[in-house]
Amino acid sequence: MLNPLDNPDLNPFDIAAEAASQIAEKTGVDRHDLALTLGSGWAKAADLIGETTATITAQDIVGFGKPALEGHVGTLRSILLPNGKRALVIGARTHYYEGHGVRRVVHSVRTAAATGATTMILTNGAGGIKGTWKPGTPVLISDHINLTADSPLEGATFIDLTDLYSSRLRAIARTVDGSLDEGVYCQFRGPHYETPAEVQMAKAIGGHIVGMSTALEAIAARQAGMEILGMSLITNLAAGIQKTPLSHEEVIQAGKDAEVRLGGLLAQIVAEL
Ligand code: 8IG
Repeated sequence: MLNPLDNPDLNPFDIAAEAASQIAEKTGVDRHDLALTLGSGWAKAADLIGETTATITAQDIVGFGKPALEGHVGTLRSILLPNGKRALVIGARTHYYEGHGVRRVVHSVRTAAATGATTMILTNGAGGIKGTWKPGTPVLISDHINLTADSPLEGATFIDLTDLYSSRLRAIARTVDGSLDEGVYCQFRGPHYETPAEVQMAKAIGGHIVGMSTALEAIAARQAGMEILGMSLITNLAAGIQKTPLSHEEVIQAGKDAEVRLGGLLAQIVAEL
């Protein structure tokens, strides 16, 4: 089946609006207040933040494709938080490295905005450059460096990215866990991990976290007017920072080990929003 996002004559915001009305129809929830994208290691959080009132297969919603990766669940869930707010949990991320173009990458974020969400919580599993971070450490994203040489913005669309990762939301996260460190997220294209030399470059230009997902999504979320909280689970130290080679299995395992703590953290953070 053709994805309408691949048709350059169609407007991606119209498709996101259509996706949002399909979500409203299938969940019975007219409006969501916030949205969360759960990356590697963060999936369990959905069970801990509130009561799931509806689960949808993402592929049944216009514009969403098949999940490409183990450890990623292709569902959208509507969750009723204890404070009465509604959260849309996106367990279906399309990565830039899949090569389907940036419209597909940011469709879930645009759809979240179209459901009414004004807060976007973006989580991921990532590599850490700071040697003090152990695998399994959650960190706040303070800013990013987009090394994909691409953008979700089309045409002459100029969007300010000052305070992209809301200092207000980071402060709220720190009231929940005062030990949360923060760092600058460098998005590489992937899907290969970096060479040690590339990690040294990322460090030299001011990066602390290396990943493959969140920067492009954050730009789209800001364009849509949402306030953004970004969090990385450091599942591995970046190449050359750790002595042993990187493995996807290690990444999945570090995620599993940290799941419960991350879930509790997110549950407490969303309760404060
Ligand atoms: I999980 O070390 C995870 N995702 N670019 N580098 C990049 N992405 C990652 C890494 C990493 N670990």
